Amino acid sequence: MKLYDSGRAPNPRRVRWVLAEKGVTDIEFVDIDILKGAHRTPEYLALVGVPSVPAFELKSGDVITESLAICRYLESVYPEPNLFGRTAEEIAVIEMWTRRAELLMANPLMMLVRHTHPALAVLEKQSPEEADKYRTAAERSFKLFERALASREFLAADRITIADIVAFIALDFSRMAKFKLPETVPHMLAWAERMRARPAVKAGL
Ligand SMILES: N[C@@H](CCC(=O)N[C@@H](CS)C(=O)NCC(=O)O)C(=O)O
Repeated sequence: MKLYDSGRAPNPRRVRWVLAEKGVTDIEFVDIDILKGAHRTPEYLALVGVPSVPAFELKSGDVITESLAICRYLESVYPEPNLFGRTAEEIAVIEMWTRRAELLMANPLMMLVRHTHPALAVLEKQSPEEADKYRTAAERSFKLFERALASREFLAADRITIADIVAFIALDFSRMAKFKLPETVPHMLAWAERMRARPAVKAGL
């Protein structure tokens, strides 16, 4: 199987992180330099169908895109450790937090970086006003995450789940926009430290 990946891009990093949590190593990584437009070549588009990473090529030759769809595929093939839930209730709660992480934290923080980091000007028509809008939107969501993390170590369960991976990767990526969690969210700060201690981060993934 092959992962079409790209350096510091956050969405492919979700897949690399899930592979690391599950200890999967028999994957070929293909670097697609999105800053040089490698995701827009006719060859890539013919294979993948959309100009984005990640893409995951199965042994059958079929290609899956959308980072969370790829992570779900990996969960089915490599069920342990469980990242998406076991019982009906757990699955629903993890899905709820993953959606919140994606919509309320990851989307605004990723857009903040796209609108501020000079290297990303090739991908985005950058605007300081848009950057401010996304920064404010992300900060507004912190109350919700802080409240959840006051009573448990991870966002959706008593163990790491895909919701934590989605949220933390966005937060880590936002350092490229010099974004930092404020001191007013101590539980989020402690959670971020726990996430930084995970094997995926230690392995530089
Ligand atoms: N919803 C997609 C988003 C994929 C995406 O936007 N990937 C970014 C890299 S993190 C990309 O390929 N950007 C290329 C571009 O904006 O031209 C997913 O989760 O896989």
